[in-house]
Amino acid sequence: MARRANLSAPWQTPVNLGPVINAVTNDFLPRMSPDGFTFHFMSGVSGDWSSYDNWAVPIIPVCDFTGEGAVDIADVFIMLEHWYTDDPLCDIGPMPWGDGFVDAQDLIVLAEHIASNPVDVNDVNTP
Ligand SMILES: [Ca+2]
Ligand SMILES: [Ca+2]
Repeated sequence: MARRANLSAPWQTPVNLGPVINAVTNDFLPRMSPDGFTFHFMSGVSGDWSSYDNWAVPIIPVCDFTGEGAVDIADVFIMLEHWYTDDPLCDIGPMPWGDGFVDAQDLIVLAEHIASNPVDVNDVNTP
């Protein structure tokens, strides 16, 4: 997967989406839903057209910038450190793949994630 801020901007470095998406099966016909929150593709065993299925997976922004399994104030601080940059880690809004810029739209996505997934205040990481 690679993204760019707009149609005239350069592409960022491609990222492998991992074995769930990039499987050993023959995957093709990738496409996005009109609202941009679902990725559709065909997948199946190469050479057996009767076994191909249409798959749909939600595109969810990754808000755990620290990678420790929780989204908390440490992730907010990381976003603020990358404020007004094109950092792809923190560019999670307005669409899950971002828009090439870290700003209030990304903070809204992060805040909504934190509000809908509250953490135990006794288990908060600070930078
Ligand atoms: Ca985190
Ligand atoms: Ca953004």
